Amino acid sequence: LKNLAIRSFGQKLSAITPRATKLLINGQLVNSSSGETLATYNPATEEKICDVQKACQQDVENAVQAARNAFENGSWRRISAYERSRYINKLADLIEQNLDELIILESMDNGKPVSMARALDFGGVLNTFRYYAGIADKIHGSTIPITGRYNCYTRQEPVGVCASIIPWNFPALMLAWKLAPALAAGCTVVLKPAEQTPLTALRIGELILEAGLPEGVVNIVVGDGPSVGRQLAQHHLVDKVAFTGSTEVGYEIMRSSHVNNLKRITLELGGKSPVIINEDADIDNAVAITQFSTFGNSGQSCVAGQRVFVHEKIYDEFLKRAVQACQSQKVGDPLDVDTEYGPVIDNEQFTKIMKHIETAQKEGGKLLTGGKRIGNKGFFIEPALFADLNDDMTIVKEEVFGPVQQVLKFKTLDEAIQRANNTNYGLGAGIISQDCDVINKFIDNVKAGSIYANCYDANDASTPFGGFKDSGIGRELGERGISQYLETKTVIMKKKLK
Ligand code: TXE
Repeated sequence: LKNLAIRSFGQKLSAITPRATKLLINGQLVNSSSGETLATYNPATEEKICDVQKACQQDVENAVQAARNAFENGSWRRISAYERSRYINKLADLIEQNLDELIILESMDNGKPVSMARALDFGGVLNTFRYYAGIADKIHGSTIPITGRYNCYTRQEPVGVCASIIPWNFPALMLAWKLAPALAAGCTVVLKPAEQTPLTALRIGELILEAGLPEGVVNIVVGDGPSVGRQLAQHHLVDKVAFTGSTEVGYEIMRSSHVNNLKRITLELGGKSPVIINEDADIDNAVAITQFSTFGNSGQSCVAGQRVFVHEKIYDEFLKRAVQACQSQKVGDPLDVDTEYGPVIDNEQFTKIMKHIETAQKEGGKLLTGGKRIGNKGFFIEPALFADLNDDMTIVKEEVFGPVQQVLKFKTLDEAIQRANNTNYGLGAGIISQDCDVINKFIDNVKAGSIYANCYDANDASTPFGGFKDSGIGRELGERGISQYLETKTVIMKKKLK
């Protein structure tokens, strides 16, 4: 992360007062019709940042209706693809012009370091919007030579109204992953940010207005999952739900989205991703990669590679160097440009992570370093490293979603691969080795949506991302990602003349 850090700001940024706090419904910034608000807090200070408007049932109804109208009146899907592309690029330009403000908002709302928000989150936001702006005019079907005197071809049409429900760990990036392909495909959207982190979505809502998108094409409603999220998932006027969040809620969305109609769904859920370090690996490189795979975003990443399998021949040396690396991480004020890791998102996640650390110790795991709270304000946790673990321990089986590495010892590659697959999840998997045969065997046998060899989480806007097994359904990003926002229409036309 250090290499990606930005220095252009000076050493420390100042907090700002958010200006965008209203819902976006039908091209207007509006207050909640119930008058209710929702407070958002800074996880680094535990202080309230501001109140934002909280959508009630009527607001969600209005937002869905606006998206439906915008879809049916053709103001978005019927304009030329070049024009849609121009709007999306305009939005990307406006985000870039307001980058410093957005990065500070993201850092305050989520706790992530500004250097990371700029390089990884907003780097990804801009690439995603621009990638899909580039795809909008390249969506087409095929001609099919069928039996008989017919002309047959397929058309790719937008799915319709999409509900995008996103989490708090990458608030703006997840917004871009959902919004960009939907808009490029010609869909209209009702987006619900996570209740913990609405600020960048609301500000981007203002930029959507400034970019001039037709009314109702994008609507943003803030609220909690069981009310606003569920209402969207169940709504009969919504054609598709795109969700990123917990596997538990993924199952719930699977059920509720099929109550009133058969919505298309994409689910990007939890993980328990393995990283295997083969005996021939360069140990310093292996430590650097697994520090990033484990502690990136303070471990709050669905694809976090925290189950680290190390070959017995290099196990002790790896542990020694990994402990040193953990102890040299700079955890602290997210607004300081040198900070590498910030706090976790809130008290609920903090408590869950600390409970995992406690249970792992009770079950016999050896905590070699970290795992304690830092200070008494803000949800900061020292990067933690566990050894002497076995595959049946809770911390090795369940998603921790915090800064805790779990190091396991293995003897043979076959054994490591079998243990890597011993989970209901299948999002990411890493292999560190200089031997192509070892890497290829790993690629052939590991059940995961993304495989990283000698790197980790190096995704791009063009690379499909999603999970095997309980890590999800469908793929986001790349060409595969936009296909999830399209319906195929087959046209068969009788030819009369010979
Ligand atoms: O997630 P939720 P939470 C995992 C991680 C974390 C755990 C709990 O393990 O510790 O989930 O986090 C909305 N109908 N991930 O509770 O509840 C909710 O408002 C419709 C992994 O924050 O899944 C928010 O917008 N929507 C993950 C979004 O779902 C509902 C990222 C995610 O919240 C809903 C976050 C409902 N019934 C947590 N209930 C990843 N894959 O990256 C909630 N929501």
